Amino acid sequence: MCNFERSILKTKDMRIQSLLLACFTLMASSAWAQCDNLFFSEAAEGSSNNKYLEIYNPTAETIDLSGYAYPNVSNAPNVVGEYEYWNAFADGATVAPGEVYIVAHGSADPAILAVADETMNFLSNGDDGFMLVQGDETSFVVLDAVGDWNGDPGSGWEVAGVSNGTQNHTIVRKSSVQGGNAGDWVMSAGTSAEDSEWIVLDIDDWSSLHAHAFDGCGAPVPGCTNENAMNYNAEANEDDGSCMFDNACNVDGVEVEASSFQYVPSSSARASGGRHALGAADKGLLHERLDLALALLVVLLELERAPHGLRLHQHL
Ligand SMILES: [Ca+2]
Ligand SMILES: [Ca+2]
Ligand SMILES: [Ca+2]
Repeated sequence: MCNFERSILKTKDMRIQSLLLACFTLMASSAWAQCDNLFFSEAAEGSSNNKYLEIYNPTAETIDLSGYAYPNVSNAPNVVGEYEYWNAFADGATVAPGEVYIVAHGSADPAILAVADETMNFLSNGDDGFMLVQGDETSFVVLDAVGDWNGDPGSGWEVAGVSNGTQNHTIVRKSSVQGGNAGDWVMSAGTSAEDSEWIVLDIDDWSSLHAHAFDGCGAPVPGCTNENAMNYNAEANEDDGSCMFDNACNVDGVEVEASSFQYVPSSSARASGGRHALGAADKGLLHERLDLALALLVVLLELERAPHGLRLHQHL
């Protein structure tokens, strides 16, 4: 084999290695973006003091709850958007992978207390927003919310189109949900059974307590993943080609500002100014790049195997 051939093959090997690395990096980042932290799997506000919050660990690691808390407001917040009571978890509390952690009212039904991991007697009576956060009292990231800290909703918040869904009901997270709502309770509660992240059960229905039906990390949620589309679906993580755009000139619906020979896709502009560095449009781009990388990889592997490719080397 001449040096020229070796250098071609070596270059090809390096390209395959780089592509494989890129593929795995993209796949890993896509999967973990959805399923990397705790979220509320259930919340009950029933008769008497039959109240609880259930938290699910979708990750592959045991999570130490000392770095988390579930602060709340009581009725209308003193300061809009800020918690009033910082509720730390019990000392030494942990949640194993695929397990739930239950905070129940200390005077709840014995059936609830039998599976409770800790008690707390100031749980919501329907209109008190609780959030699951990571961090400490002065600096934290909101992972999830049942209710919000924006104002007293009256008796309770509407969930999945059910008025007062957070009062005298049990709400259970759909098995397809892979992460918390990051405080976006309005999106999470939705307006119908279809668009809500929650299933609303009757008062004192504890049939889902102490377990969580979960489709699994990385389970595909098909839908339109392009943030610029008219039918963008924030919950979707796998584009099903259904995106529709009102801008017929551009299939991605990306508005391009042409000035000074630079362009700013609107999705990037939003991402840099918003709270989430990785928006759904960026995830869509990641998937597109992953598809492209996989296609290139297949072509390279075919070239490597094809008889005419070998003949090419022999002639060189
Ligand atoms: Ca009640
Ligand atoms: Ca209240
Ligand atoms: Ca449950």
